[in-house]
Amino acid sequence: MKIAISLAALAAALVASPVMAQQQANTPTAADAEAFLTKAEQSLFDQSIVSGRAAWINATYITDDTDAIASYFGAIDTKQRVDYALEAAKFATAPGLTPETKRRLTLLRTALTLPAPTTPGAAEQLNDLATKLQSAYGKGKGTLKGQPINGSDIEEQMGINRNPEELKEMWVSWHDNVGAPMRQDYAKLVSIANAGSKELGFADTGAMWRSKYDMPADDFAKLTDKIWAEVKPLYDELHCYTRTKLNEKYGDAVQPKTGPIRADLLGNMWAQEWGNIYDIVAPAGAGDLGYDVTDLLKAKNYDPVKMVKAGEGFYSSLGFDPLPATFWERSQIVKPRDREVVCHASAWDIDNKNDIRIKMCTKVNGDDFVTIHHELGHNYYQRAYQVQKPLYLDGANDGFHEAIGDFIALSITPDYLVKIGLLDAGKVPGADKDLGLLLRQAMDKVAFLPFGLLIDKWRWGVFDGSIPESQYEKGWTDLRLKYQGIVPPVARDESKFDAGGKYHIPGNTPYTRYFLARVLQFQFYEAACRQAGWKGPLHRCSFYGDKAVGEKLNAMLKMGASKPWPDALAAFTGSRTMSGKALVNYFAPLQKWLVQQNKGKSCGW
Ligand code: X8Z
Ligand code: ZN
Repeated sequence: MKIAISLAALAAALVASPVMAQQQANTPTAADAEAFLTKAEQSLFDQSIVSGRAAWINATYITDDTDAIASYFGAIDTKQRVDYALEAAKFATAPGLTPETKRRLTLLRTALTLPAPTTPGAAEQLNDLATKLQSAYGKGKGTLKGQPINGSDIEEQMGINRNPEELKEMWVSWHDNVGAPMRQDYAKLVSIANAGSKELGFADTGAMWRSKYDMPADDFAKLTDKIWAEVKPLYDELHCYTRTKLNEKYGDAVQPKTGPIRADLLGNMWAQEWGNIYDIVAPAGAGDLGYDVTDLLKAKNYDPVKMVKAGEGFYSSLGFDPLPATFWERSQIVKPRDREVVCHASAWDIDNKNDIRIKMCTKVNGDDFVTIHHELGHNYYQRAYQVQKPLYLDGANDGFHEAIGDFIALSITPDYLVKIGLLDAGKVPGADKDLGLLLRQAMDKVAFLPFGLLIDKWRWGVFDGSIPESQYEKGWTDLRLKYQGIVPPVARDESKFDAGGKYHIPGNTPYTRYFLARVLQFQFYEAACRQAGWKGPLHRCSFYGDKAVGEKLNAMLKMGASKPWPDALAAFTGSRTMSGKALVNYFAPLQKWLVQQNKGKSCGW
């Protein structure tokens, strides 16, 4: 036996020896990996500047030509990133890699959102599809009273219109006109991206997306479910209470007392945030807050630029440098009247240095006031981490990136509005309005949670095949019912594609980031208010003007993606876990009150 083994081993060694010697010569060293990373980082950095400019021009002036140009540079970008990702995998096993080098190799391997396979023409086809889908969304129109209405106007109307027939018309026309025609292109895009993900060693594109959180992909999916379980009881109470109020307002024929809520009645095209129907759900007595941010902005003659200046003012009060002059010259703050653009708000960092911009079609209202703070949060994060190596020019994870501006906006309290001259000092709502204030906030923050989770539940299912193309619509509607407890205002079938009516599907932006951000922002806020020494009810805390909070925040921001996210979280909050507890804590008095209001009702759907 022994001899047999050693002879076999000897034979194998004899056969293998020339190959092995050669392998040894080819085995990459840690120094090779370093050299490769430096080269790859620099060329990706350079390439991203030109493709970023092309993408900017396309998003702010949609034509066939800008589509072609954006797609052309996008394809170059994709191919280069795929090549580097494949190469990075070869260095992963080099002996003696430092944790830092390993981290950069992993970042390079997982950086793409939509990888293409190396098959000739695949990257071009993928980018053509992605550009076409995003531009179709940008140009999308619905109807109101039979007249065409563009995306940003219909979004606004869904917030203020209270006529159920008109709400239904807008909802149906938007989803029919914008979503449905995308269906086949989307399916093609999914199959190309999946082929690309497989070449990179992932089971599918969803698995690749889940692998970006400094933990095994399966553990990440479990973490999101765990967070959902923490916040779901609060959502269930809010759903139950809101349904009762909608039933009182519209009657059984429009909104029955039991079962799911009709999706178009919630003040938002996607039923993702419900704050716009606060007037319908406001509790007797505590309900009239005495002010409404939209009204205040209008009363004080704010225009979109002045709203952005106010946002900048908050960050300046924390000690951040003012925005550069180019921000004001190059941003798109209002919708250009004579051309098609992608109105969905975004923040850009064109040169990875100081060329930061936002792109919005700002309306003078409370929603966009929050969105401005949100987008600026991206810009200040980008500027803080510009000191890092190119592969670290990113958030600690994508949820952090989405949480910064929202966390700042949680500080838009009545007292803060007085400080910046929007609210008269005598109009600050007293403690008897605390429940109203919390409910107003919950309608946006809590209502969003299941939506934030289900978008990628759908996409993960689409990518792994558990939601086949033949069931795109059913898969979507089922998840909307299961998690949000909502139904479309009319029956849908597989000729539709309602997922395509939400920007991030044609825009191919992963969405779990917003779910994470929704809980993270409360973790950040709780920590900042603790740092500021705040003693009152949490929701009344504003850390406006607190330079010490600003300094600590900057310390986290400037880490970028250089360290695993728990390190970044610990740097600001002291905690190493993402959790829904801070959010639940913030809303605890409201949850108690909702439970009382819902007594005797049969909640759920
Ligand atoms: O897409 C966004 C931002 C751009 S990063 C405006 N948000 C999500 C959405 O609108 O669906 C912010 C909240 C959720
Ligand atoms: Zn964002």
